[in-house]
Amino acid sequence: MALSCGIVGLPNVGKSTLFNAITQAGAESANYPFCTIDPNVGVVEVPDPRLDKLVELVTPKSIVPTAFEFVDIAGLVAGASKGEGLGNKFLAHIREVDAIVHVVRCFQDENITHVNGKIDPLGDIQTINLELILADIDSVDRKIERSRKNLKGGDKKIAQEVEVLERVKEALYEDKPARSLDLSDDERLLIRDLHLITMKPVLYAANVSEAEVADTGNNEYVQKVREFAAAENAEVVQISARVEEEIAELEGEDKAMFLEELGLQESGLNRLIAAAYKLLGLYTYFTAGVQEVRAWTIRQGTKAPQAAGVIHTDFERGFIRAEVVSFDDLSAAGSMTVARERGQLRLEGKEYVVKDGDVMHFRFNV
Ligand SMILES: Nc1nc2c(ncn2[C@@H]2O[C@H](COP(=O)(O)OP(=O)(O)O)[C@@H](O)[C@H]2O)c(=O)[nH]1
Ligand SMILES: [Mg+2]
Repeated sequence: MALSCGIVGLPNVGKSTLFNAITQAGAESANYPFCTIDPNVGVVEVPDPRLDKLVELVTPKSIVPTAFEFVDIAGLVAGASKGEGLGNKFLAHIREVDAIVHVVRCFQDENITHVNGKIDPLGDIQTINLELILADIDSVDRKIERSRKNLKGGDKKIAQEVEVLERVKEALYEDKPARSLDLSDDERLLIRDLHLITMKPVLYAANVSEAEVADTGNNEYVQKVREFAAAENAEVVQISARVEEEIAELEGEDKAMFLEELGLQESGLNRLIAAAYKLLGLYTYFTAGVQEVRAWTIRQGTKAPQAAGVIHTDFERGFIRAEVVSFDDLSAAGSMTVARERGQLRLEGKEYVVKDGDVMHFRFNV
């Protein structure tokens, strides 16, 4: 199953433009059979210079970067939690994603109407955040009511759950997202089934005009978004969705030249992908054979058998052990043979927690 980011924001802020850029630049879906086939879902490959280095070392027949999904979530307007716009339809989509990219309009363009008549990034953010909070209040209230009925059985776990929900409810009523609460892992687990929207990590994409693609720090709207995000411990990526659409149509040298003209090191899309990957708390490990060099995504803290399971369930079921070398060691050694001679190739068992950049070979038996 692919991890996913939902793109939210008020109407006319540039969500679909950004999403089009994503699908344009999009991945060859044949490589990613686990990804959803849906017009609102775009698969992106995660750029990783380490993959290029491994390709240099191994010269494989094929190269497969790791990927995740972006989902264009339409229909979020003021009053959506009460059925305005697409109303509750968007809620169903947004509950399923792992993280949220919140697009904020920071560009001036008289030809493009702003739903509230003026460019006001903080007002926009608050409008959207309020809808999300209201949607969560609704879920929490209903869950508390249901759980209270079951409380009579004297179930300790339900009592704990209600206690956590009451705390979440209090925060939401103070206009604070559920993620702002300092919940323990156990407490999070108790309410995980609710899929609270405001529990998901958020990244702000400040959509600026074509003239401001390179972040000079001069856009006052972006500055405001940055201040707001800093207080929330959230990241901001400055991007021009229009320009990203143009970049996504280009390849190779044309693309490099266009980026240089714009004064950019890399596309905004790549910066967004990197930021989203980090936001999701993800690690990459590699498999590197002559047939294929490939990057795989895991969550931080994943143990070797579960990491193997990302490749195939048989790998997890029949896991025996893993041969592991860190990317840095392999890269410095220049080949697997030298890394082995240097004693840098380790054998790891079921309890091994996979690190970012591990190059792995699994032994399994089914
Ligand atoms: N000038 C300018 N227009 C943009 C930019 N991004 C989006 N737009 C335009 O704003 C309008 C609404 O964009 P769209 O992506 O459909 O917004 P959505 O409602 O959030 O999906 C379209 O006409 C876009 O071309 C941008 O960076 N600069
Ligand atoms: Mg749209």
